[in-house]
Amino acid sequence: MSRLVVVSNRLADPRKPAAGGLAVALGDTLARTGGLWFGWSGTVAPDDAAGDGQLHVRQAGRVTLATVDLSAEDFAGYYQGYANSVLWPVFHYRLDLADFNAAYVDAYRRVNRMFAARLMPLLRDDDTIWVHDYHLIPLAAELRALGCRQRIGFFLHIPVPPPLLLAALPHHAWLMRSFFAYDLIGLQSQADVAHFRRYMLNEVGAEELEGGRFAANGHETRVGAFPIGIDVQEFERLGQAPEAQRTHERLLQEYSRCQLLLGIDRLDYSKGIPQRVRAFQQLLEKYPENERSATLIMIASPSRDDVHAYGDLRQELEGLCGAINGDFGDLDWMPLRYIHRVVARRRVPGLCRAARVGLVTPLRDGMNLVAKEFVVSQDAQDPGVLVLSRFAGAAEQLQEALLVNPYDTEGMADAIQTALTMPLEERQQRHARLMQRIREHDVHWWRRSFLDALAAPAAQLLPA
Ligand code: ADQ
Repeated sequence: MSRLVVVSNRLADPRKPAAGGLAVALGDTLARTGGLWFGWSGTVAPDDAAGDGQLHVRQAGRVTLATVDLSAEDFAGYYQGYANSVLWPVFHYRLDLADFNAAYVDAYRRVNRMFAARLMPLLRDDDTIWVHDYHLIPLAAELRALGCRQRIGFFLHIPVPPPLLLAALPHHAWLMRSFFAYDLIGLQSQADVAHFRRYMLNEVGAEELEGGRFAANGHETRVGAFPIGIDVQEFERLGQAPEAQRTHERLLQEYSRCQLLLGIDRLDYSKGIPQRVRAFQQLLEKYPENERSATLIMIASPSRDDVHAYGDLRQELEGLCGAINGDFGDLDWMPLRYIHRVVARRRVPGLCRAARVGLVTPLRDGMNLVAKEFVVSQDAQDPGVLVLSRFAGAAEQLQEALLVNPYDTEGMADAIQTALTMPLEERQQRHARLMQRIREHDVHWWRRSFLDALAAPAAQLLPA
């Protein structure tokens, strides 16, 4: 069997649970199969010349972790710059937040080239390489330029915007053509595949072949939707462990007279957090019976504090939360509890189970794993209700959630009210259907279906 080589910007120790969708999913995958995980060490070398590209290799169980340092200039240009101030906003439809600084794309190319040069000597002939996410789109092209002939797959964890939005990106033609160096490209949803396809046909002039294949300039690649899942069994085990149970019981005690609403996110403008708070405010105004009985707990972990747009978001949110508590709260009831921290992963299932309503309302999201974690955490006999943005990739699979448009404040407030008052039988039915789909398409299904498609002969049809 060929060895699996995973390449991603950041690594997590596969034996330790971590916050962050990608780290969790990949840690599970590699711990199971063994292999090599390559990426940035997380270290920014103070002295450019000394630190740039230094390789560190260590063993963690069955997984070899190989990492490289970045110089301060490359960290600023590649990571904070092109990846998080250009690609992240553009791929989340936020041209207004993109910072098209010409130096960023140079750093992005330089780091991808350096990654390829450091990875190349570590590769074996029969390796299968799986590259992850927007930080590393041109990596395969750089590897091919160095003579790499192994199979290389790519999975994009974030959404693909419509072609004309992509076309606003300076250098989009270069970036998107570099996808042709991959044997297989995995996207989260059918909507993403449709956008990608239209871009390839309209902007690249690619020829569409059967089986999700595209050809241009003598190169061919395949594209398909492989919606990422969670490790359902592991999450269920976590939910039965003492820490989750204690969290659950403590919350039930503390909020014995309240129905809890819960949001858990990284503090990111794509997650629709201010929109959610406004909808909650509207709920209290339009349905005053919820005063003193509905409490929203919002846990938003710090993220990319050093990128400008994130500081603005934090300020906006603090203002909004303060205003709601000031306007609606009194001595023995605070409508909203906003926590700007990571909660330990082992407490997440207990938190989710204590909530009657899970609010997952991103403006755009590749998938959103919290939506799936919320459903799996529920007590099947008395389950809470998932209110889910139709703009999360997860909405394609989780049709029995209450789907909302996060830009429609009143519509969202109405959906929350529907969730709070939903009869038990309907909650049970919706939950059972959601569970079935989440179980069938768990993280192991995701890994298997992507790697099987990567190993299959090019002409083989992809799953619809
Ligand atoms: P993320 O944008 O990080 O991932 P998401 O899918 O929601 O988002 O995954 C977050 C993970 O981190 C979940 O396991 C969640 O429990 C945990 N988490 C988030 N906030 C937390 C907090 N405050 N405290 C503790 N834990 C927290 C990217 C894409 C997503 C895609 C994933 C996986 O943006 O669209 O679903 O990759 O492909």
